[in-house]
Amino acid sequence: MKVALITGVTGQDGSYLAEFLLEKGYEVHGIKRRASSFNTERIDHIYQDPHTNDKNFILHYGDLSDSSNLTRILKEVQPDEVYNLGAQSHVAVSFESPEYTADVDALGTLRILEAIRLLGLEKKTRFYQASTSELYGEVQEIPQKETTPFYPRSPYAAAKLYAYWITVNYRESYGMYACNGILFNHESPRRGETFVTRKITRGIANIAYGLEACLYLGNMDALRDWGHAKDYVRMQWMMLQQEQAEDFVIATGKQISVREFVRMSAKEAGIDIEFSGVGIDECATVLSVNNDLAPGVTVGDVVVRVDPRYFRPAEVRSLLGDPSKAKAKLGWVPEITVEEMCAEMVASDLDKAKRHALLKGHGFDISVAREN
Ligand code: NDP
Ligand code: GDR
Repeated sequence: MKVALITGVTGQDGSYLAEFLLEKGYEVHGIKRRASSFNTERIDHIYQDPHTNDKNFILHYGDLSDSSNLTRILKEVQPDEVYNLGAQSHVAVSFESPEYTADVDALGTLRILEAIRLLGLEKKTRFYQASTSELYGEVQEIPQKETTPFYPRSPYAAAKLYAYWITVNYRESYGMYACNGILFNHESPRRGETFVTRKITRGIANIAYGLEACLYLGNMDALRDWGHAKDYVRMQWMMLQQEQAEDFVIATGKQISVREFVRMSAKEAGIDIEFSGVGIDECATVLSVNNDLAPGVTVGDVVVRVDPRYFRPAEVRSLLGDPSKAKAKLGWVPEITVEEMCAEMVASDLDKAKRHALLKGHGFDISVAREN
């Protein structure tokens, strides 16, 4: 039985990857952070009672800022494969906490690689680094592929740039099987609520049920190459099953704007909208609505506005990946389109909003407001 260790197992990708590896018959270990309240919602459905025998999904408390902790876990687990998915992964937040982001995202990667080496596991343990299309930042070539020069535009991207190169360096210096997946944005119903796609699908669903009046967004001109997390974790595993470690771009090869994703999400919820105005005065007004799907919406409602608070000090305007190498060498192609993914996310958030609305209708005090 192969043994895998996942950092960031409580995150979007960690949860899908843990499911995927368990289905493949792996013994899966995950690192979770201590928090003052439960933070395992995304993996609760695969949780195994620690009091039972024959467990194949085991959680360890840990943190990427703590090398002694990481070394102890690696020594105990002796993994065949390490997937380093843990990170302060929010680009906008990285401008507010740049040092913490560098510590966890850059040095955290070094801590794991160095622990593997010091424990003498460099010939046994294969290492996957969650690299990112944010490395391309101010893009130098369209579309972006493995050879496109990097130009990071945030503390997050700069930290991930270090992590990218230290992974390459340990591969070249110590002959470790260590590789980077340069993943473009990928989403799902499990996406964190403050990333733009989920913020949109959740916001639209709450508006549909009258739980919120308006969704406030930043730069709606931003263009992204959005895929589904399920497709992308499959590729993370494939990258560790090759003879030689190599880096791959994982993307769909198609891009749409944030504005288009809003329109698509609203349509899924039975709401037709029209955008008007420019810059910070841009807004979206309801043209027609199917009140069976969106009982809380009226024609003429203004449901989306711009809030400059969500602008970033430096923006990544456009990303479009070229996944040809992954297709040619690994036979990987994305199976879920952005339209299908959007429909799944909206359906999931409508379901949640409907439940909230029902509770509210029966006198329970439900607040859906959140700082985004
Ligand atoms: P999430 O933000 O959903 O998950 C991040 C995970 O990292 C969570 O489990 C989080 O724990 C954990 N984490 C945060 N800080 C620490 C720390 N100090 N020590 C240990 N663990 C920590 O991210 P995704 O699942 O979306 O992404 C996975 C990885 O892939 C990340 O590294 C991200 O930067 C990268 N990436 C993501 C892309 C995407 O579009 N999703 C694209 C390209 C790269 P907790 O639950 O406690 O917060
Ligand atoms: P990104 O994802 O920065 O690409 O990083 P995010 O969804 O946060 O932003 C995408 C684009 O949408 C614009 N935007 C907004 N973004 C947020 N979060 N909130 C808003 O209100 C809003 N309005 C407009 C942003 O400016 C941006 O241009 C994600 C993360 O998962 C990273 O960890 C990962 O490395 C990259 O994707 C690839």
